[in-house]
Amino acid sequence: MTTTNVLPMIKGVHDTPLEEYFTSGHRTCQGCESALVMKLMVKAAGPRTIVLGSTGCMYVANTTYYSTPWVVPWMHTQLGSSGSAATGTAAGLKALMSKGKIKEEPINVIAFCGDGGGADMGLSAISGALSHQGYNLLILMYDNESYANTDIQISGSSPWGANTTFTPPGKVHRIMNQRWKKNMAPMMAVGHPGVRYVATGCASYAVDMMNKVRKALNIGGPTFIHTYDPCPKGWDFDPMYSHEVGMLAVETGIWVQYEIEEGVLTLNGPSRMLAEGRRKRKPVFEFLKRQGRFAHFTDEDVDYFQSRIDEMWEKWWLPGIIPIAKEGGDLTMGPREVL
Ligand SMILES: Cc1ncc(C[n+]2csc(CCOP(=O)(O)OP(=O)(O)O)c2C)c(N)n1
Ligand code: SF4
Ligand SMILES: [Mg+2]
Repeated sequence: MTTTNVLPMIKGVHDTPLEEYFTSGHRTCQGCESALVMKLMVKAAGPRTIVLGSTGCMYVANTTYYSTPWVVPWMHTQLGSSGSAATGTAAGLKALMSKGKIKEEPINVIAFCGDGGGADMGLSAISGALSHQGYNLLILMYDNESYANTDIQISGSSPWGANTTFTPPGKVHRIMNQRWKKNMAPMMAVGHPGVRYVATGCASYAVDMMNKVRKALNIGGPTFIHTYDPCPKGWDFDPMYSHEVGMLAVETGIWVQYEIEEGVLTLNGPSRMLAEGRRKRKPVFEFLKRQGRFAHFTDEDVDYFQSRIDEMWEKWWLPGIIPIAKEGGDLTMGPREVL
Protein backbone atom coordinates (compact mmCIF):
# COMPACT_ATOMS: atom_id res chain seq x y z
CA MET A 1 0.00 0.00 0.00
CA THR A 2 1.39 3.43 -0.92
CA THR A 3 1.57 6.07 1.81
CA THR A 4 -1.37 8.37 2.45
CA ASN A 5 -1.57 12.08 3.07
CA VAL A 6 -1.93 13.25 6.64
CA LEU A 7 -4.60 15.92 6.42
CA PRO A 8 -5.45 17.60 9.75
CA MET A 9 -9.08 17.83 10.83
CA ILE A 10 -10.67 21.24 10.10
CA LYS A 11 -11.72 22.78 13.41
CA GLY A 12 -14.34 25.16 12.05
CA VAL A 13 -15.18 27.57 9.27
CA HIS A 14 -12.23 29.86 10.15
CA ASP A 15 -9.84 26.92 9.87
CA THR A 16 -11.00 26.03 6.34
CA PRO A 17 -8.27 26.23 3.66
CA LEU A 18 -8.64 29.27 1.41
CA GLU A 19 -7.28 27.57 -1.71
CA GLU A 20 -9.83 26.45 -4.29
CA TYR A 21 -9.28 23.57 -6.73
CA PHE A 22 -12.80 23.67 -8.19
CA THR A 23 -13.22 27.25 -9.36
CA SER A 24 -15.17 29.20 -11.96
CA GLY A 25 -15.74 27.81 -15.44
CA HIS A 26 -18.66 25.49 -14.84
CA ARG A 27 -22.31 25.89 -15.74
CA THR A 28 -24.16 24.00 -13.05
CA CYS A 29 -27.52 25.45 -12.00
CA GLN A 30 -27.65 28.21 -9.43
CA GLY A 31 -27.85 26.65 -5.96
CA CYS A 32 -26.52 23.27 -7.13
CA GLU A 33 -25.41 21.43 -3.99
CA SER A 34 -23.60 18.75 -5.99
CA ALA A 35 -21.28 21.49 -7.31
CA LEU A 36 -20.72 22.60 -3.72
CA VAL A 37 -19.86 19.00 -2.80
CA MET A 38 -17.22 18.98 -5.58
CA LYS A 39 -15.79 22.26 -4.33
CA LEU A 40 -15.64 21.13 -0.69
CA MET A 41 -14.38 17.65 -1.59
CA VAL A 42 -11.33 18.90 -3.47
CA LYS A 43 -10.76 21.82 -1.08
CA ALA A 44 -10.45 19.23 1.70
CA ALA A 45 -8.27 16.93 -0.41
CA GLY A 46 -5.77 19.56 -1.56
CA PRO A 47 -3.55 19.88 -4.63
CA ARG A 48 -2.00 16.40 -4.76
CA THR A 49 -5.27 14.89 -5.90
CA ILE A 50 -6.53 13.20 -9.06
CA VAL A 51 -10.30 13.44 -9.58
CA LEU A 52 -12.17 10.99 -11.80
CA GLY A 53 -15.80 11.50 -12.58
CA SER A 54 -18.49 9.45 -14.24
CA THR A 55 -21.00 10.95 -16.66
CA GLY A 56 -23.72 13.09 -15.10
CA CYS A 57 -24.24 16.74 -14.17
CA MET A 58 -20.88 16.89 -12.43
CA TYR A 59 -19.15 15.79 -15.61
CA VAL A 60 -21.22 17.51 -18.28
CA ALA A 61 -21.80 20.86 -16.58
CA ASN A 62 -18.20 20.96 -15.37
CA THR A 63 -16.57 20.28 -18.70
CA THR A 64 -18.04 22.67 -21.19
CA TYR A 65 -15.95 22.82 -24.35
CA TYR A 66 -12.70 24.67 -23.70
CA SER A 67 -13.43 25.41 -20.05
CA THR A 68 -13.36 23.56 -16.76
CA PRO A 69 -13.41 24.52 -13.08
CA TRP A 70 -10.98 21.71 -12.14
CA VAL A 71 -7.55 22.95 -11.11
CA VAL A 72 -6.31 19.47 -10.19
CA PRO A 73 -5.86 16.70 -12.79
CA TRP A 74 -9.24 15.29 -13.73
CA MET A 75 -10.58 12.61 -16.04
CA HIS A 76 -14.05 11.66 -17.26
CA THR A 77 -15.09 8.04 -17.17
CA GLN A 78 -18.11 6.14 -18.43
CA LEU A 79 -21.38 6.37 -16.44
CA GLY A 80 -21.06 3.05 -14.60
CA SER A 81 -17.29 3.09 -14.20
CA SER A 82 -16.29 5.23 -11.25
CA GLY A 83 -15.18 2.10 -9.38
CA SER A 84 -13.10 0.79 -12.28
CA ALA A 85 -11.53 4.20 -12.92
CA ALA A 86 -10.60 4.52 -9.26
CA THR A 87 -9.06 1.06 -9.09
CA GLY A 88 -7.17 1.49 -12.36
CA THR A 89 -5.77 4.88 -11.40
CA ALA A 90 -4.76 3.79 -7.89
CA ALA A 91 -3.17 0.60 -9.29
CA GLY A 92 -1.36 2.58 -12.00
CA LEU A 93 0.09 5.04 -9.50
CA LYS A 94 1.19 2.20 -7.25
CA ALA A 95 2.92 0.39 -10.12
CA LEU A 96 4.66 3.53 -11.38
CA MET A 97 5.91 4.34 -7.90
CA SER A 98 7.09 0.83 -7.15
CA LYS A 99 9.00 0.72 -10.46
CA GLY A 100 10.59 4.07 -9.63
CA LYS A 101 9.04 5.72 -12.68
CA ILE A 102 7.47 8.48 -10.62
CA LYS A 103 8.40 9.86 -7.22
CA GLU A 104 7.01 7.94 -4.25
CA GLU A 105 4.53 10.36 -2.64
CA PRO A 106 0.95 10.28 -1.39
CA ILE A 107 -1.48 11.17 -4.17
CA ASN A 108 -5.21 11.15 -3.44
CA VAL A 109 -7.41 9.27 -5.89
CA ILE A 110 -11.06 10.33 -5.72
CA ALA A 111 -13.69 8.98 -8.10
CA PHE A 112 -17.13 10.53 -7.99
CA CYS A 113 -20.41 9.34 -9.45
CA GLY A 114 -24.03 10.37 -9.28
CA ASP A 115 -26.76 8.22 -7.76
CA GLY A 116 -27.70 6.87 -11.20
CA GLY A 117 -24.08 6.11 -12.06
CA GLY A 118 -23.29 4.75 -8.58
CA ALA A 119 -26.31 3.24 -6.85
CA ASP A 120 -27.74 1.83 -10.09
CA MET A 121 -25.45 1.45 -13.09
CA GLY A 122 -22.02 1.35 -11.46
CA LEU A 123 -22.84 -0.72 -8.40
CA SER A 124 -20.71 -3.69 -9.45
CA ALA A 125 -17.68 -1.57 -10.33
CA ILE A 126 -17.88 0.19 -6.96
CA SER A 127 -18.25 -3.16 -5.25
CA GLY A 128 -15.13 -4.33 -7.07
CA ALA A 129 -13.19 -1.25 -5.99
CA LEU A 130 -14.25 -1.66 -2.36
CA SER A 131 -13.22 -5.31 -2.41
CA HIS A 132 -9.55 -4.57 -3.20
CA GLN A 133 -7.68 -3.62 -0.09
CA GLY A 134 -4.36 -2.87 -1.74
CA TYR A 135 -5.29 0.51 -3.18
CA ASN A 136 -5.82 3.95 -1.71
CA LEU A 137 -9.00 5.33 -3.23
CA LEU A 138 -12.13 7.19 -2.26
CA ILE A 139 -15.41 6.85 -4.11
CA LEU A 140 -17.83 9.71 -3.49
CA MET A 141 -21.40 9.26 -4.65
CA TYR A 142 -23.19 12.61 -4.93
CA ASP A 143 -26.89 11.96 -4.65
CA ASN A 144 -29.32 14.41 -6.24
CA GLU A 145 -31.97 11.68 -6.26
CA SER A 146 -32.42 11.41 -10.03
CA TYR A 147 -30.68 11.03 -13.35
CA ALA A 148 -30.51 14.79 -13.34
CA ASN A 149 -28.33 15.52 -16.33
CA THR A 150 -30.70 13.83 -18.78
CA ASP A 151 -33.66 15.74 -17.33
CA ILE A 152 -34.56 14.26 -13.96
CA GLN A 153 -35.45 10.64 -14.58
CA ILE A 154 -36.18 8.41 -11.59
CA SER A 155 -33.20 6.49 -10.14
CA GLY A 156 -33.02 3.82 -7.45
CA SER A 157 -32.16 6.66 -5.11
CA SER A 158 -35.24 8.80 -5.85
CA PRO A 159 -37.63 9.15 -2.91
CA TRP A 160 -41.00 7.47 -2.76
CA GLY A 161 -43.71 9.35 -4.62
CA ALA A 162 -41.45 12.01 -6.17
CA ASN A 163 -42.51 13.60 -9.41
CA THR A 164 -39.75 12.92 -11.95
CA THR A 165 -39.95 13.00 -15.75
CA PHE A 166 -40.48 9.22 -15.67
CA THR A 167 -42.93 9.31 -12.74
CA PRO A 168 -45.29 12.25 -13.29
CA PRO A 169 -48.38 12.02 -11.07
CA GLY A 170 -51.35 10.96 -13.19
CA LYS A 171 -55.13 10.99 -12.83
CA VAL A 172 -55.34 7.21 -12.35
CA HIS A 173 -52.09 6.75 -10.44
CA ARG A 174 -51.04 9.69 -8.32
CA ILE A 175 -47.95 7.97 -6.87
CA MET A 176 -45.89 6.67 -9.74
CA ASN A 177 -42.64 6.00 -7.89
CA GLN A 178 -43.62 3.20 -5.52
CA ARG A 179 -40.06 2.27 -4.55
CA TRP A 180 -38.36 3.38 -1.35
CA LYS A 181 -34.89 4.91 -1.69
CA LYS A 182 -31.95 2.49 -1.86
CA ASN A 183 -29.80 2.41 1.25
CA MET A 184 -26.45 2.79 -0.46
CA ALA A 185 -23.87 3.60 2.25
CA PRO A 186 -24.84 0.72 4.57
CA MET A 187 -24.90 -1.61 1.56
CA MET A 188 -21.28 -0.65 0.93
CA ALA A 189 -20.28 -0.92 4.59
CA VAL A 190 -22.02 -4.14 5.51
CA GLY A 191 -21.35 -5.97 2.27
CA HIS A 192 -17.64 -5.22 1.93
CA PRO A 193 -15.46 -6.59 4.73
CA GLY A 194 -12.39 -4.77 3.38
CA VAL A 195 -13.86 -1.27 3.24
CA ARG A 196 -12.13 0.89 5.82
CA TYR A 197 -14.31 3.96 5.97
CA VAL A 198 -17.90 4.67 4.92
CA ALA A 199 -19.67 7.94 5.66
CA THR A 200 -22.73 9.97 4.75
CA GLY A 201 -22.48 13.73 4.31
CA CYS A 202 -24.38 16.84 3.29
CA ALA A 203 -22.91 20.13 2.11
CA SER A 204 -25.23 21.99 4.49
CA TYR A 205 -22.82 20.67 7.13
CA ALA A 206 -19.71 21.69 5.20
CA VAL A 207 -17.01 21.29 7.85
CA ASP A 208 -18.31 17.85 8.81
CA MET A 209 -18.31 16.86 5.15
CA MET A 210 -14.77 18.10 4.51
CA ASN A 211 -13.49 16.28 7.57
CA LYS A 212 -15.11 13.08 6.36
CA VAL A 213 -13.26 13.46 3.04
CA ARG A 214 -10.01 14.04 4.93
CA LYS A 215 -10.58 11.04 7.20
CA ALA A 216 -11.22 8.82 4.21
CA LEU A 217 -8.06 10.04 2.46
CA ASN A 218 -5.95 9.69 5.62
CA ILE A 219 -7.16 6.13 6.14
CA GLY A 220 -6.28 5.28 2.54
CA GLY A 221 -8.57 2.80 1.02
CA PRO A 222 -10.86 1.56 -0.05
CA THR A 223 -13.30 4.16 1.26
CA PHE A 224 -16.77 5.42 0.31
CA ILE A 225 -18.79 8.59 0.98
CA HIS A 226 -22.43 9.17 0.08
CA THR A 227 -23.58 12.82 0.01
CA TYR A 228 -27.14 14.10 -0.05
CA ASP A 229 -27.42 17.04 -2.46
CA PRO A 230 -30.53 19.21 -2.87
CA CYS A 231 -30.99 19.89 -6.61
CA PRO A 232 -33.12 23.02 -7.24
CA LYS A 233 -33.98 21.95 -10.78
CA GLY A 234 -34.95 18.35 -10.08
CA TRP A 235 -36.52 18.90 -6.68
CA ASP A 236 -38.21 22.09 -7.85
CA PHE A 237 -37.43 24.76 -5.28
CA ASP A 238 -35.89 28.23 -5.33
CA PRO A 239 -32.07 27.91 -5.49
CA MET A 240 -31.67 30.25 -2.53
CA TYR A 241 -33.00 27.49 -0.25
CA SER A 242 -30.56 24.69 -1.09
CA HIS A 243 -28.72 24.93 2.21
CA GLU A 244 -31.97 24.99 4.19
CA VAL A 245 -33.46 22.01 2.31
CA GLY A 246 -30.33 19.97 3.12
CA MET A 247 -30.65 20.87 6.80
CA LEU A 248 -34.34 19.96 6.80
CA ALA A 249 -33.57 16.52 5.39
CA VAL A 250 -31.34 15.89 8.41
CA GLU A 251 -33.60 17.57 10.97
CA THR A 252 -36.64 15.59 9.86
CA GLY A 253 -34.59 12.38 10.09
CA ILE A 254 -35.00 11.58 6.39
CA TRP A 255 -31.20 11.74 5.90
CA VAL A 256 -28.97 10.32 8.61
CA GLN A 257 -25.43 11.63 9.09
CA TYR A 258 -22.86 9.07 10.26
CA GLU A 259 -19.49 7.49 9.67
CA ILE A 260 -18.28 3.92 9.98
CA GLU A 261 -14.56 3.88 10.62
CA GLU A 262 -12.84 0.49 10.59
CA GLY A 263 -16.21 -1.06 11.43
CA VAL A 264 -17.15 1.36 14.23
CA LEU A 265 -20.28 3.48 13.75
CA THR A 266 -20.64 7.09 14.96
CA LEU A 267 -23.70 9.23 14.30
CA ASN A 268 -22.82 12.89 13.66
CA GLY A 269 -24.32 16.30 14.41
CA PRO A 270 -28.12 16.59 14.54
CA SER A 271 -28.56 12.89 13.68
CA ARG A 272 -26.72 11.98 16.86
CA MET A 273 -28.91 14.33 18.89
CA LEU A 274 -32.04 12.84 17.37
CA ALA A 275 -30.86 9.32 18.20
CA GLU A 276 -30.01 10.29 21.78
CA GLY A 277 -33.37 12.03 22.25
CA ARG A 278 -31.68 15.42 22.80
CA ARG A 279 -33.58 16.86 19.86
CA LYS A 280 -37.01 16.14 18.41
CA ARG A 281 -37.40 15.19 14.81
CA LYS A 282 -39.20 17.83 12.73
CA PRO A 283 -42.24 16.52 10.81
CA VAL A 284 -41.30 15.33 7.32
CA PHE A 285 -43.91 17.72 5.95
CA GLU A 286 -41.48 20.57 6.72
CA PHE A 287 -39.13 19.06 4.12
CA LEU A 288 -41.71 17.83 1.61
CA LYS A 289 -43.70 21.06 1.36
CA ARG A 290 -40.64 23.01 0.22
CA GLN A 291 -40.34 21.06 -3.03
CA GLY A 292 -42.46 20.94 -6.15
CA ARG A 293 -41.63 17.26 -6.70
CA PHE A 294 -43.96 16.45 -3.78
CA ALA A 295 -46.64 19.08 -4.57
CA HIS A 296 -49.17 16.37 -5.54
CA PHE A 297 -48.94 14.65 -2.12
CA THR A 298 -52.22 14.27 -0.24
CA ASP A 299 -52.37 14.17 3.58
CA GLU A 300 -52.43 10.40 3.30
CA ASP A 301 -49.17 10.41 1.29
CA VAL A 302 -47.49 12.67 3.84
CA ASP A 303 -48.65 10.35 6.64
CA TYR A 304 -47.28 7.33 4.80
CA PHE A 305 -43.91 9.03 4.28
CA GLN A 306 -43.83 10.03 7.95
CA SER A 307 -44.69 6.50 9.07
CA ARG A 308 -41.76 5.07 7.10
CA ILE A 309 -39.36 7.58 8.67
CA ASP A 310 -40.79 6.88 12.15
CA GLU A 311 -40.33 3.19 11.54
CA MET A 312 -36.71 3.77 10.53
CA TRP A 313 -35.95 5.63 13.75
CA GLU A 314 -38.02 3.57 16.11
CA LYS A 315 -37.90 0.02 14.82
CA TRP A 316 -34.74 -0.51 12.79
CA TRP A 317 -31.83 -2.25 14.42
CA LEU A 318 -29.73 0.85 13.71
CA PRO A 319 -31.74 3.95 12.67
CA GLY A 320 -31.10 4.82 9.05
CA ILE A 321 -28.63 2.02 8.66
CA ILE A 322 -29.90 -1.52 9.28
CA PRO A 323 -33.54 -2.03 8.21
CA ILE A 324 -34.01 -5.20 10.20
CA ALA A 325 -36.13 -5.33 13.36
CA LYS A 326 -34.37 -5.98 16.65
CA GLU A 327 -35.00 -9.36 18.23
CA GLY A 328 -38.53 -9.35 19.62
CA GLY A 329 -39.40 -6.28 17.55
CA ASP A 330 -41.34 -6.03 14.35
CA LEU A 331 -41.45 -3.84 11.31
CA THR A 332 -45.16 -3.22 11.40
CA MET A 333 -45.29 -1.87 7.90
CA GLY A 334 -44.51 -5.42 6.76
CA PRO A 335 -44.44 -6.12 3.04
CA ARG A 336 -45.03 -2.76 1.41
CA GLU A 337 -48.44 -1.99 0.12
CA VAL A 338 -48.48 -1.01 -3.55
CA LEU A 339 -50.86 1.93 -3.78
C1 LIG B 1 -24.15 3.97 -20.55
C2 LIG B 1 -24.85 5.29 -20.60
N1 LIG B 1 -26.20 5.33 -20.55
C3 LIG B 1 -26.84 6.53 -20.54
C4 LIG B 1 -26.12 7.68 -20.62
C5 LIG B 1 -26.87 9.01 -20.64
N2 LIG B 1 -26.64 9.74 -19.41
C6 LIG B 1 -25.72 10.72 -19.30
S1 LIG B 1 -25.70 11.48 -17.82
C7 LIG B 1 -26.99 10.51 -17.28
C8 LIG B 1 -27.57 10.74 -15.92
C9 LIG B 1 -26.70 10.23 -14.82
O1 LIG B 1 -27.35 10.34 -13.57
P1 LIG B 1 -26.53 10.41 -12.23
O2 LIG B 1 -25.45 9.42 -12.23
O3 LIG B 1 -27.48 10.36 -11.09
O4 LIG B 1 -25.82 11.83 -12.31
P2 LIG B 1 -26.57 13.26 -12.37
O5 LIG B 1 -26.82 13.54 -13.83
O6 LIG B 1 -27.83 13.16 -11.59
O7 LIG B 1 -25.61 14.23 -11.79
C10 LIG B 1 -27.41 9.61 -18.27
C11 LIG B 1 -28.51 8.66 -18.15
C12 LIG B 1 -24.70 7.59 -20.68
N3 LIG B 1 -23.93 8.69 -20.73
N4 LIG B 1 -24.10 6.39 -20.67
S1 SF4 C 1 -29.83 19.63 -12.45
FE1 SF4 C 1 -29.45 19.56 -10.24
S2 SF4 C 1 -27.50 18.44 -9.98
FE2 SF4 C 1 -27.66 19.07 -12.14
S3 SF4 C 1 -26.52 21.00 -12.26
FE3 SF4 C 1 -28.70 21.50 -11.91
S4 SF4 C 1 -28.93 21.65 -9.66
FE4 SF4 C 1 -26.99 20.59 -10.08
MG1 LIG D 1 -28.26 11.91 -9.94
